[in-house]
Amino acid sequence: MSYKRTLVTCALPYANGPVHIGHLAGAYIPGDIFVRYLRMRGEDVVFICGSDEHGVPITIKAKDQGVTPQDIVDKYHKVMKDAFTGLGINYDIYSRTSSAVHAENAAEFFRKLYDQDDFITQESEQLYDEEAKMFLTDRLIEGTCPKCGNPHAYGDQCEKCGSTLSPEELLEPKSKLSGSTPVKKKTKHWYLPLDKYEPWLRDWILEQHKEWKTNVYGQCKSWLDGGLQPRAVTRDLDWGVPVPVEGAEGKVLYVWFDAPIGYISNTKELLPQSWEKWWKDPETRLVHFIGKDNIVFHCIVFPSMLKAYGDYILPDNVPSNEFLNLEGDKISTSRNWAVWVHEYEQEFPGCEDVLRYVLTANAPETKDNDFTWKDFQSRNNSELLAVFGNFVNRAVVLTHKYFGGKVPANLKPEAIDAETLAAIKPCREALEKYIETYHFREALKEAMNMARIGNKYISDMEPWKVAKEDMDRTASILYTCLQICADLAIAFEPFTPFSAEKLRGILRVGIDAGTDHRAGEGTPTVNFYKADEGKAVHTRPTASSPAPAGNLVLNWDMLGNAEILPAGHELGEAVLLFRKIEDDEVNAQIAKLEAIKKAREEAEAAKAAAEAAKKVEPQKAEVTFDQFGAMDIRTATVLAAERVPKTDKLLKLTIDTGIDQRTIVSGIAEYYSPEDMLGKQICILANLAPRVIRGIESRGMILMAKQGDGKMRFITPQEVVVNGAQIG
Ligand code: B3M
Ligand code: ZN
Repeated sequence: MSYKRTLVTCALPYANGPVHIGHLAGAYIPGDIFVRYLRMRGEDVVFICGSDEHGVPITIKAKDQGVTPQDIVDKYHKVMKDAFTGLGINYDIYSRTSSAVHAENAAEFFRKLYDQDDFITQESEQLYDEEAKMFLTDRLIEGTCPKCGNPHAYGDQCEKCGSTLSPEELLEPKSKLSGSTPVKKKTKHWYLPLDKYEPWLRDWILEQHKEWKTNVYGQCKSWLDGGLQPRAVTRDLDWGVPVPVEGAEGKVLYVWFDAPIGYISNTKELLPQSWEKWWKDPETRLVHFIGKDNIVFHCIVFPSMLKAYGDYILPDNVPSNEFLNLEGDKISTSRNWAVWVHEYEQEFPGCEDVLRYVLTANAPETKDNDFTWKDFQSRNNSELLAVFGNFVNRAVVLTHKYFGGKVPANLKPEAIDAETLAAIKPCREALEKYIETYHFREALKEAMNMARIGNKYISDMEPWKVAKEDMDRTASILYTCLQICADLAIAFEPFTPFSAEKLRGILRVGIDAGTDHRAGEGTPTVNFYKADEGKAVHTRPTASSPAPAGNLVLNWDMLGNAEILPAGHELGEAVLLFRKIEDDEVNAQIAKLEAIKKAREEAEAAKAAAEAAKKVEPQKAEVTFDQFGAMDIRTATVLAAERVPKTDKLLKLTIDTGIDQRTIVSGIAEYYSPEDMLGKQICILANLAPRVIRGIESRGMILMAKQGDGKMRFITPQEVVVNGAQIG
């Protein structure tokens, strides 16, 4: 089908934490590459994102920190917005689902489906916290796992034994909000009858969208084959968009109902008059970039909502990546196992493209993949720096050395030059094909192949040697190299825009990067980047002054053309495109992660030990009063204490029992030093039959309290009493 414009969305990230590299690799960098590419090809694109600011996790985080949910989302909205901008991911709008436009739009959307009778309602009994006056979602309920006895199992799962649970199965359930015991209470919710849309969805996805990426198609198929159930689209919560119908007091739209509507709201906020063209005209192509955990919502739930509403177009494609792991471990916000984008930007200023490059070159497109700092370093040093940067630098430096910084004339061409330049075209074609089918990793490889072609050519031709005897031939070699440099300044624009711009500064050329809609309803902004005095200057020409004067302006169509830079064109200074990433830098990052892992392991061990300590032995078999009375338990004071030589555990204690002074050997040296014991009043079993331990006769036993983890503490009277007082 043909289309006139493309609406690209990236998943709205939850505003309950910063963005990490997993998010970037999953959805944001691919989305940005796609948009930059389309714009360079002259397509009309709107690029939409924003923060997802509703949902239970945000309310829990606020509660934990003693602040309001609004405080949380305000904080992370800014952190995320800045992090995206820092990496050159420039949405036309980055708004928020807490905006007024969205509140109204989401409510209207619900209301329309409600008025059309598209929902079904169901009443069910759910657990309710009477103190917090709130219904509890599964994660807000904690109790003892009926399978393994873990006292901290959640309402939906026990993380210790992995069992799936329902809140009713938990023993002694407690609300995480107030600690009170939840009660059952009836509540009514609105459901989207996905089962009703199943036949249509099967046809639309499984028959009409066989071109979707295998992982996306496969996940949809397994959902559809499993049979769809009605899904609740309302929640009992006080944070979110209120359900706009009577009898729904205290309820809000379920976050997964309201968030995708956020794409529409944000478009509406950006283009209040013309947004409908982007969402309702069949000549608009809609593409959602998402992470794999969002597939069902974007391929099944949201399209069902749009279909039910009517008028809306449906996504043409939903490219989604698999997960990115970090140093072999699942990335996790709650476990702090992540590389945070805002931190990266602070720690590696000027290396924004390196992250973009590595996350694309190593993107989890077909399977989960691993980010390691060593790989990051080696991709920078041996690919970006050694191939791309090195090639450009050699070409430019030699041009300055031999030709006064001007593109030399092609004075003595040889077949190899034309063959080399001709090899760029197939790379461009492959690159285009890959981007258009959402295979960004492969597309980047093609861009890199262009750099490899240049780097191999300059190494093989050795212009620095040729220059000793044949300046005309040297001119042709460098002429050829500089054409490839110009190719790279175009081809890398979608992937590594900062370096591409730097390169254009060196080549003193601008680029036509297409139009965007950041000006809202105003005239679309034409993005010419012009070269000015050796620096790349980004201009946004107005209609009255269109292209930057006196500039050579590159565009996508030139890519792979034999001559882009004419002879005589003056170059700017040679500056390095990439710097080396040193061992120290990546080792510091690895050490940071190791410290996080260590702290986590220690905290887990401490938690496990605390649990073990609480474990109480079952009661022993009954004894008679006489049996108890036979034991002579009394108070005593330690007069002297020393370690029993060559043992770790034993102390030899001299005790005043009130009846006599005697020696007791006790296995407490692990817990008490001799100094600890000196002068302490304790309790002993005085009439235990004497035993010889390590050659010392021990008469009696010190009474100790022993915890589940084996730790022992002696028992001492609360108030000092005489020695020999009997206990019973
Ligand atoms: N906020 C989940 C996520 O950030 C969710 C996406 C919403 S997209 C409409 O992964
Ligand atoms: Zn369990």
